[in-house]
Amino acid sequence: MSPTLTAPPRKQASDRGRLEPLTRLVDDALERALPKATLPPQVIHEAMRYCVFSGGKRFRPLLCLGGCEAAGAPARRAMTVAVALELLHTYSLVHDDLPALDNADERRGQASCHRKFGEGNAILVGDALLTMAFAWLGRDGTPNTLAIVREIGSACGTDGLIGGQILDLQAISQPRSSTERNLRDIAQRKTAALITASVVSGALAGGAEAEQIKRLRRYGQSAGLAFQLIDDVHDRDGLAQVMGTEAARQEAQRLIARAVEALEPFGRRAQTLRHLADWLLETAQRP
Ligand code: GRG
Repeated sequence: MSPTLTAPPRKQASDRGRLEPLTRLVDDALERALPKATLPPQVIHEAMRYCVFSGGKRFRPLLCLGGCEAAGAPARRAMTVAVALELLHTYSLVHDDLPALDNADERRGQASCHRKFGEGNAILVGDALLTMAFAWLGRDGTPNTLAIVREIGSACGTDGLIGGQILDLQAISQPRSSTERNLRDIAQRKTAALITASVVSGALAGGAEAEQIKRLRRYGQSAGLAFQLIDDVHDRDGLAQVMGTEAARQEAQRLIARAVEALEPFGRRAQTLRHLADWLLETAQRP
């Protein structure tokens, strides 16, 4: 008898590795959605592509596809929404980096949009991405489009991104107002609102019922605040500075556990959302 050939134990894919196939689908969809760089006026299209394809983790599109799967539908049903969310996220980063706001020379290890293409072009790149996102959401074919536009629109407005950015500007000009309470409010609007809208809009595209939306909203709110706490822990600023690094890290870990708890009734259908939570936990544990 020939010796039994046993396959070497398969190395367990990392949490990020498990998300690779969906990440590739998002990248392909973005590639198809964005105007070609050769399309006139070329500079804006080249700059939009420069910003969208510069190594982003695609966290919000993945949350959206995960929300859709949790509702029991195939991820591809929410792909239009996932694309729109990455365009919106990219717009917020391009504008946040501008000289009038963060004045950042670099983003993801390369020149920020305004450093590479000039300030006027960078303002227009942000405007173009924001506008394109809503035009994209208005395409035919996604269920519950109106509810999705409401959800995402409100996460981008004064209750969300813009409100958070305004409060952030105020906190910079009046450092004494940087209390834990204010910083939590900023984190909620600036970071957690769009993260929550990503999961909820994916679930809406997947035809989720009200009770499922409620649970997925809880997942998004917990994961969203954890995301900002972890970012502050790594940057040693914001909430980590006022709470202390270890307290902020522990709260992030508790919030991720609460996010995972909210997924309990979804069983295997929430696998992508669980992988995203695991990946977040992995980043929380990094020094
Ligand atoms: C609309 C001007 C304007 C601003 C809105 C969202 C926002 C306010 C500014 C973005 C900058 C910022 C520090 C946001 C906090 C959330 C955060 C840590 C964003 C980075 O998100 P990642 O890590 O980015 O998902 P990648 O590079 O992976 O896409």
